[in-house]
Amino acid sequence: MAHYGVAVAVRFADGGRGRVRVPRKTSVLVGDRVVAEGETLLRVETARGVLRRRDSHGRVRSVAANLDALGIVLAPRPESPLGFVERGLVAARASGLEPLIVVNKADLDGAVELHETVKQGYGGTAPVLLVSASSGSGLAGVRSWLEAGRRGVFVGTSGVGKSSLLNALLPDLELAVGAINDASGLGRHITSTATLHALAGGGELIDTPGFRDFGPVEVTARELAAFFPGFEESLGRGCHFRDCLHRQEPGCRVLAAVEAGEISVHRHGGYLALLSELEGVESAPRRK
Ligand SMILES: Nc1nc2c(ncn2[C@@H]2O[C@H](COP(=O)(O)OP(=O)(O)OP(=O)(O)O)[C@@H](O)[C@H]2O)c(=O)[nH]1
Ligand SMILES: [Mg+2]
Ligand SMILES: [Zn+2]
Repeated sequence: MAHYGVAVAVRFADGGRGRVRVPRKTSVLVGDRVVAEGETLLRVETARGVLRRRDSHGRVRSVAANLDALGIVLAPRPESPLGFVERGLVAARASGLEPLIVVNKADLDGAVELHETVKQGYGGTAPVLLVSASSGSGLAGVRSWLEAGRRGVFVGTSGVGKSSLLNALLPDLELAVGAINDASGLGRHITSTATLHALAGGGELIDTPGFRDFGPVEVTARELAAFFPGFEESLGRGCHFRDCLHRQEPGCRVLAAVEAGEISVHRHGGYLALLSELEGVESAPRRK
């Protein structure tokens, strides 16, 4: 349910709760299935649906395990970095997770416009909800995304309201939520540990500490286009070169779509930036 340095909070098969001690640096993640005897951890079982990201130092960070769905949370304030949604969608597709985009703080100015923009841009790839943790509006959409017992995780930059949304979905929950810094307009990193919660109507949702760096891990530069939102149709037409990277190759269908205005220059630019980033990682000396 959560990993606190030297201990993990667990839910037993019979629904009971407990704590199990783990040696420092044990790689156990929220969502993992573990086998324990008394307070001793014996084994961490192999996980599926693991969400990982690369931080700004190039280090791989695991977020959560045994996931079915990835919820990308945004708000009109604080604004998320450019490309955060694209990176989230690439990560979801690469890990086989069902994506959902959640525009929170529907009660604030600019939320309706943000929802419209995101829907225009990414509505073809993932459902886009407009919700408010404050008023509770739109939360039914989040519940139905987790129906049939699915397990989802919320990711987003600090302050967009991930913990607030969990609190609104689970009346008994009292996760700490934090104010936004007036000067910087950024969140204050209130949540420090990812925690898993069961919803009354079925399904589970994991709250995570906010992060901005969302470098893809499960994707190579060559695979990127196949996961990138908005390229589906052009790729279906088939570029001249099979190993086309859609950068400047002749006979490229993606570039033709950019020319024709079917893919925005901005979207293509986002792809090129991510492509260079992945090439940089691949050419860098291996690091753990
Ligand atoms: N107006 C408004 N404010 C909200 C809403 N949801 C959250 N907030 C506020 O946004 C601030 C940040 O909320 P948190 O839930 O702590 O954000 P978080 O995404 O969990 O942040 P980290 O834990 O730091 O990653 C708090 O002051 C909340 O009260 C909403 O729907 N409307
Ligand atoms: Mg939080
Ligand atoms: Zn191409």
